[in-house]
Parts: sequence; C-alpha cells; structure tokens
Amino acid sequence: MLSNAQIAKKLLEIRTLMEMAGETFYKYTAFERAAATVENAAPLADLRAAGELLALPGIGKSIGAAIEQLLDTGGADALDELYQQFPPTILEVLGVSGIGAKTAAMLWKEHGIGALADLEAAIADGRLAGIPRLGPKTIENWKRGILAYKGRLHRTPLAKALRIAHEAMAYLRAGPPHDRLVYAGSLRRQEVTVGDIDLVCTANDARAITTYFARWERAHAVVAEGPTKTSIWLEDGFQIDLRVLPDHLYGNLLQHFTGSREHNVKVREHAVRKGLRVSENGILNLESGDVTTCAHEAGVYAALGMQFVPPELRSGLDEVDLALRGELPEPIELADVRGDFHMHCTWSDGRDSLEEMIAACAARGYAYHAISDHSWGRGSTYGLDPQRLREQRARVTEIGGRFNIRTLCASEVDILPDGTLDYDDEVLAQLDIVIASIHTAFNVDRDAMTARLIRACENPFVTIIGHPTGRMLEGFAGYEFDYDAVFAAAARTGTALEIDGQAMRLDLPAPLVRRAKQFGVRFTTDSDAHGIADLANLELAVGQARRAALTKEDIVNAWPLDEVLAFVARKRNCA
Ligand code: DGT
Ligand code: CA
Ligand code: CA
Ligand code: ZN
Repeated sequence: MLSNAQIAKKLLEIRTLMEMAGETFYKYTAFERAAATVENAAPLADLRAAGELLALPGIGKSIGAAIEQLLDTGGADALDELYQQFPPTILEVLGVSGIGAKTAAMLWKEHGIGALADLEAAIADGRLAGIPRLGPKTIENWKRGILAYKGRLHRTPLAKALRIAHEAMAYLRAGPPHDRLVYAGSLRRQEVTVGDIDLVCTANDARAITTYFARWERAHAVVAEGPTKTSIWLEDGFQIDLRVLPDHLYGNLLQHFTGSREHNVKVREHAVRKGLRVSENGILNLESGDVTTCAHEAGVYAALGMQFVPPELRSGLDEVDLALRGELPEPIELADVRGDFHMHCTWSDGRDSLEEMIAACAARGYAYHAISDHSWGRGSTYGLDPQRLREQRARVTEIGGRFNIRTLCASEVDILPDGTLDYDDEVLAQLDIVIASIHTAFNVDRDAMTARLIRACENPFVTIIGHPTGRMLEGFAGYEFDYDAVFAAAARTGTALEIDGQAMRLDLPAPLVRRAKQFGVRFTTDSDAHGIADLANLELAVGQARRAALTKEDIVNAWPLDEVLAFVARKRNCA
C-alpha cells in the first residue's frame, strides 16, 4: 500500500502531466494543493477506513477517487489517461532545470523528444538549433541541467567520493597559498553515499583560490562562481563545492558545512534558547550584538555549553541532547584498532601473497591480524580444502616471528543454506578465529534465512558473522531476515558481528549496528582486503562504527590479543 508521501508524489505527477496536456490552471493546481494536504495528513488508508478521506481540505470527489485507486492498485485512471498522451519518461525531461511543462510538451509533440536520452541526442546532433526561442544560451543551460539531473539521480559511494576529494585537495594544495583545507558535508560525516563533495578552505586571498579551482582540468563545468565560492561538475555531473573564508572563521565554517542540516537545526534551536544565533560567520549574541568567531570547531560547541559532537554523530537523532547532558560516548578512533581479522591472500581469491599480507599488516602497526581465506565451497575452485588449510597453517607457523606481528589462522567459512558450515567442527577447532559468511543461496525466505543465521551463531566455533546483511551499495539490497532475532542470538552466544569495510559493502550498516548494540552484541571492524591496497578499508569500517557511536569496548579488534583469544575461548568452552 502506498504511503502518504508516495501518494503525494503521484498527485504531483498528475498535476505536472495535466499542465503539459493543456488543462486549466485551476484544475491542475487543485492536485498540487491536494498533494500538500496529503503530506501532512494522517495515513490515508486509515482516514479512508474511517470514511474521512473527503473531509480533508481540498480533496473533492475526483481527487478522492484518484486517491482511492492509488490506495487500491498503486495506479489511477487519471494518470493512465495522461500516459496515453505522454511517455512516462517525459518526467526525466521535466527534471532538467530550465525545462517547464510547456517546453516539454512542445519537445514531445513537435520533435518526439520524450526521454532524457532523446534530448541529449537532439542536442548532440544539433537538431534543436533554429527552433524559435531556443537560442544557443538556452541549449547550454539545458546541457547543465541534464548534468545536474543525472548528478541528483545518483549518489556516489563514500570510498569513491573520498578518492575524488583527495584528488581535488591535492590540486588545491599545489595552488595559491592557503591556511587550512578539509572536506566537510556528508563526506566528513562518513555517510555511506554522498550527493556532492563540500570542501572548506581558509586563506587571505579567497578569490585567487576560487579562480584556480575553476581552472582544474577535471572541472567539466563551473556551475557557480563567486568571490568566496566555486562549484564545479566533474564529467559525470558529480559536484564539488568549495568555500573559502578567512582563517579566524575556520571553526564556524567547518561546523556549518559539515551538517547535517538536521543537526544544525537542533544546534541552532538550542543556541536561540541561550540568546545566541549560530551561522558560518560566527556566533551572534542577540542581546549584546557581540560576535564570537572560532578558529577551531570545538570552540563552537564549547561556546554553546555542550560537548563536542564528532562529525559522524551529527545525524540530528539524539546527539545534541546527549551532548548537552555531557553523555555523548567517545567513539572508537582509528588509533584504538589493534588488528584486522578479515583478509584474503593468493591462497584463495586475494591478489597478494600470504607473506606480503603479513608484512603489510605489520607495517600498518597492528599487534595482530588474521588470514581468513575462503572455505572450499562457494561453488568455485579457489577455496581451501581442509588439507590446504592445514598447509597454510604450517606456512604461517614457518613465517611466524619474522615480522613484528602475531598472525592468527582463520577462515571465512561459508554458511550453507541450512545454517551448518562448510568445514566440520574438527577443522574449525584448529583455527584461532572463524568468520562465517553467506555467499550463496540468498533467495531462501525470511524465516529460513533467520534460522540459518541463528544456527551459525550457535556454532561454538564461529567467532564472527561476516558482512551480515550481504548488501552491496548500488546493487543488492541484502538478504531478508529478522534482524532482532539474529542480534539477540549473537549477543546470547557471544558471536561478534562484522562491520565489513569493503568499499561497496560497509556491512553491517550503521543504523543496524546501533540496534544490535542495544542487544549487547560485540563487533569487529575489518577490511575484508583482497590485496595490500585494500587493507586501508579498515578505516571505512571504523568510520561506520563511529557513526553507530561504538566505543573501543564494543570492538573486539580494539582489545589486547589475550582478551581477543579469551573471547574466542569463552564461546567454545560454554557450548
Ligand atoms: P549530500 O551532499 O546530499 O550528501 O549531504 P550534505 O549534508 O553534504 O549536504 P550539502 O552538500 O547540501 O550541504 C553541506 C552542509 O552544509 C549541510 O549538511 C548543511 C550545510 N548547508 C548547506 N546549505 C545549507 C542551507 O541552505 N541551509 C543550512 N542551514 N545549511 C546548509
Ligand atoms: Ca555534500
Ligand atoms: Ca554541497
Ligand atoms: Zn571475505
């Protein structure tokens, strides 16, 4: 059944198509008003059941009928009729800023342009030149509008955005002199995907830097340019906003542009109660007119009488209240991490050798790490059979001590469809650590998947459930199971849940980590590296742990080795 928000969206769709179809202003704006009403109403299904649908302001017989159809079928006759006249893809064309209903209708009726791809093709082959009122300037605007539309459709995964941000910052560092340069926005908050990149820079000569940035060879278009601001689009429409202000405002500027909007709203509400107004230009005392500027971000929170809120916690949930009471937890830091339990080498599907992985982990300063190649199942040939696993263990013993690190012998073992594991218990018992993951048979039903994961937790040899939901950013949403039931089982059995730092996984997702923690679950932050270069993915996992407000007590690989081994042994002995 459609939610109010979804129904409001459909009503607006009808409104837009009606305008294109040449309906009167009075008729189509009625749908607009109805959409606004719906957004602020109680659930429409309930209102309808109570016979109160038509009592809503602005919902008459015909709009009421459309809403009932939407509730029943997800569609409406009014919408179907309009789609006899226009293809559904025309909404893409309308999504391009600068193209209104009249123009879109004209493009469709006179030129057969009914989708974004048609429009791009028509612009590319010059077909639109010479149409009355469509000057070259308009076409240029449309081109930008197309890029922006595509950019909005698509949020960029964190790891990719971080890479691009570092490239842009490297370019800026090679330019005119500046004081400080950092990324802010959703990127700094470690959101799993970001809409755009926000860079914050302080310098005496702002103009020199904004101009320099606009000249970056990767800048496909400059979409905003001012004395203290430049926004560019990369070739694929991905936007980077750069702000440059004097250094004494750095703290205010960074706090403002880190967001989230919801967090800033709560901060400002609190400030106003204290007679203060917070903005990127400082903190204004409304009574005295004095402005406090902060060279450091911590100064902003201190001036408001609250704990510093780490960027990853600025979600607008409960962090402002906690910070005011001084109850904000101290999230785990990268420096707290002592090891990494999840990595593959050339013995299974990794790119670098066992020795190279051990050396690289030692070079990262870890006290310990685990080599966790795949078990033999997975319907493919690269997993280790029990004999190979024994050989690998012997090899680790041989290497042992050559590097300044303790290498644990582990395995990433497949959880079979019935919840049993891909190795027998005798094999598992030889390992220091066991990660159990689902790599096959995603399509069992929810109850079966829940039972499968609980059974894996109940195996005394399973230390960690690897990438627990299976979700892939920009792809698979993850298999379905009863989260609470599995979290309860993990807590009860002393099984850790993994926060897998692979760029496209970031699994368990932070909101579920928060929830799991309430059950008393422990976690690991792992790289799931398939080569030396991926070991840095552990940092992404730590970022997600921070978003979930985990502390170093929550995270097994932030513990000393003897505590880690005791954690493993406790579960094995209890069974
Ligand atoms: P994104 O880019 O969609 O992943 O999310 P954000 O949070 O990075 O949003 P963005 O890039 O629009 O703005 C960055 C931060 O700057 C945002 O979290 C709060 C602040 N900000 C930007 N524009 C406004 C505004 O118009 N009003 C307020 N209050 N804050 C703004
Ligand atoms: Ca942003
Ligand atoms: Ca932005
Ligand atoms: Zn793995």
